[in-house]
Amino acid sequence: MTVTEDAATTQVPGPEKEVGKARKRKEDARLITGRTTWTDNMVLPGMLHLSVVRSPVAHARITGVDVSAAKESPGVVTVLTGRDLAEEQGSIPCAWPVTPDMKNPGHPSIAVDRVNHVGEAVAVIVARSRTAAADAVELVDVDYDLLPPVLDMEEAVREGADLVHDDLGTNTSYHFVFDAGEAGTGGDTEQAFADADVVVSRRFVNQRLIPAFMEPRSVVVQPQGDNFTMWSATQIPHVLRVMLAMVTGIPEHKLRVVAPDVGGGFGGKLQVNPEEILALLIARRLGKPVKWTETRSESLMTAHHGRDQVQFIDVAADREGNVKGLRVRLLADMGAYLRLITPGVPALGAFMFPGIYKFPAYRFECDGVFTNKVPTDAYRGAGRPEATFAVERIMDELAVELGMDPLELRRRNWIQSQEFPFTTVAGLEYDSGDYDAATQQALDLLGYSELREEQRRRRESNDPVQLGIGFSTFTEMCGLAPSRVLGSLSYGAGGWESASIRMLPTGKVEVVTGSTPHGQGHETAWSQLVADSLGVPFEDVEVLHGDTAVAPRGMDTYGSRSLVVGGTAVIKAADKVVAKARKVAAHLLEASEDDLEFSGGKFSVRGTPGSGLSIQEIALAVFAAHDYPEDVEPTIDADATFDPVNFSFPHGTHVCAMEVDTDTGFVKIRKYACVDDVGTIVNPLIVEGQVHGGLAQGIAQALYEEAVYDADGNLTTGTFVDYLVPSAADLPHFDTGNTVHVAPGNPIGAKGVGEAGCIASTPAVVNAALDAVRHLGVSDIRMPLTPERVWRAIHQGGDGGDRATAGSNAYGGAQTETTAGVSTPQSALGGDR
Ligand code: MCN
Repeated sequence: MTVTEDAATTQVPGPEKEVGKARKRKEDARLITGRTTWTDNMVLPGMLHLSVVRSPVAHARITGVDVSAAKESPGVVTVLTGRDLAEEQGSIPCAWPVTPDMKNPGHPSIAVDRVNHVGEAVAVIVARSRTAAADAVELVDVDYDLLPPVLDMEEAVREGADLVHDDLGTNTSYHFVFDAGEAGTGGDTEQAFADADVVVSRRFVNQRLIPAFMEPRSVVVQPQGDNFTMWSATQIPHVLRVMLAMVTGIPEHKLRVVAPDVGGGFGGKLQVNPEEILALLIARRLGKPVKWTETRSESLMTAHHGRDQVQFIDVAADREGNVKGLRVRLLADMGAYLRLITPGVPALGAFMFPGIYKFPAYRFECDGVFTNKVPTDAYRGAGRPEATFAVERIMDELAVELGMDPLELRRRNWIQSQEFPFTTVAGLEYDSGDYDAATQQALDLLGYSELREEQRRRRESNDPVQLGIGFSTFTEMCGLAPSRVLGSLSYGAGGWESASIRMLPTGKVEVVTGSTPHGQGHETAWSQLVADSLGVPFEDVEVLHGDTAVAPRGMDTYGSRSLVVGGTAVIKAADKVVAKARKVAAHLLEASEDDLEFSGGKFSVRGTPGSGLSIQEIALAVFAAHDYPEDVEPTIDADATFDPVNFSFPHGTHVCAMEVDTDTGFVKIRKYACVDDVGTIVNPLIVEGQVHGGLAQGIAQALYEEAVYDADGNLTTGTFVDYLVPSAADLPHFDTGNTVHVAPGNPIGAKGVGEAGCIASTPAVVNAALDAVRHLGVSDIRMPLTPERVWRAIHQGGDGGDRATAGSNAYGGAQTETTAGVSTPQSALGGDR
């Protein structure tokens, strides 16, 4: 067969793209089988074990700590108290001072003279075995002079309230305000409310949750002279290293932090833990390796919690359903101390309350409030689920007040596809999207018309099992990055990410990334990116991460930032590799660089695609370095750092159909459909997995999970028997889909997906339950929607909470606002705190 030159060029199949392929995750075999190094698997010669003595009371002065019996216990090497470490332990850091006058009490790793929450460390046992350390905990005798615990935020901010930290003189850490009128991004909010036909006001409780990661926290420290290596089940080895150096004074270059494979975090391992500081200080003091691994109940009791806001939200509109203004006032529970980004979580949410709607006026105020509970901090979504919940709930309430279909109200107010990029009233520039398209696809996936019809039939026949349909048409800001923007929000660090690509002589490729996956599948996705960029086989790429000695520059993984920021750094490094390789290829092929084509991993002179040099051959050539251009270094390796100019804004429509048994209060998700737009999808399998995981956690907030404290400040949900993390069997099948609107802010065109399902799903589920029983006079149900709460809301009124607290809110304003004859239902005033 003869092939003409033309035919040959046109018929050569292009390289098959890796991006978009549903590759199974290359890291899963070792993660699922456990054939890897989890921190707690590590055993070092002579290693000592730490066990922490914890306060059984929420608020007290420590009047004495007797460690003599514990010191005598078999296997115990020493016992240290807060006083023993007072000179060196410093204060656990908070990196987000949201206001210049924010009050931040010192936070020693071991309490010195006061305890402020149950579970706070009061002493640490160092022993030769884990069991010896645990046994000795029981022998430490601490005298406490009890103080009244402060547990209720609304009480805590009243005049004359008991104080968590009496030296601060207040329980309010900070008052953060964003006013669109003052910022120049919107009109006068008070005027908008004064002029509105309709005002709807609600008080929502976004309950406290516990990020229940699969692998408990664990840390091992090995001293080598004045150098230290720490292995920790952390999301943030790079940030941790900087913080540990600052807190302990150990020079940063003497400290290596390794996050080996880490079994989940969900924000709960975005932290500098007291036990990490203690392990380092004790290893330094004793010159011996030490290990601490928490028990599951220690984890639930002392790892930071998430959410915990009381939200007062008012929306103003005209009678046609055009929104005119939004006003939000939050009480955000900080817990007893400010941890790494505790104060910033609600402040981040400040920018998301307007959701996808074109509010012309907006004002946000938040008080960060101290209580005698475990500190809160980032938990999947961090501020954005809380905001999305409030706005998606109140849009439904406004629809009810106006007698409008909730989707019709949303459509009337949301940003239209042709209006992107769109600057919101909160000052964010949303990048791209089409809310109509996602919504239509989600309705089709759900089988909306049939379910509405069934809902009508059940209502007419007075069926004890009623059906409801709830929406969440959400967006979120993620790809936490633009360093300048983070700086303007007083965040203590930047948001760039870094990558290096090393071309090995045998043609294999090492990618070093500053992101630190702990379940997100970066090894697979980054391999796909590099395979496309360099034209090398997917299998030839190895991704290295999570060790400050291997990947010295990084900002780590949280805020659904890794693909759009870290993945982009990888692409940029790959582009540099290709550019360097091009120079060598031109030299070796004796051609001009401009005449070279690069396709499928091969440089060839234009018009002669059959011959040329692969990038892997060039890697070998520069390793040998016998023949390379005069003006270049003999390497094609490259580094890149990427700092985007904007966040990315995934969006989507989530629709939940819910059955509510009005006799028992039992709720059951009948169908759940969601269409997410995360821009270009690198790996559809990973994206679907991320959405599923997020949905599980968002649905869990709506239906199952709540961290509950008793009147003395004891966590009564301290085990998985009491704290209801749903299993796969408790969750429905998810019908998922995607629309794709490429993100303009990064060359991949991607938006983050790691938190989307969690942010979107909670209000869809609650709205669905309310839609099922609203005709019975129910207008709110407190999360989680336990059968008891649902039953109470139906049969006893209120929101199903344990007590109804009508009256003034914490800001002294009336709970119920009435404008032009439209009033808010009293049932929204309930709550059990
Ligand atoms: N991805 C993709 N295409 C897109 C977007 C993302 O293929 N358009 C892929 C990425 O390549 C990556 C994964 O999806 O493999 C998640 O990417 P991204 O949205 O960038 O999120 P991060 O990798 O930064 O992960 C952080 C995010 C957060 S904030 C929490 S909390 C969370 C989450 O990821 N915690 C998790 N997902 C988790 N998944 C597991 N298993 N465990 C956790 O602790």
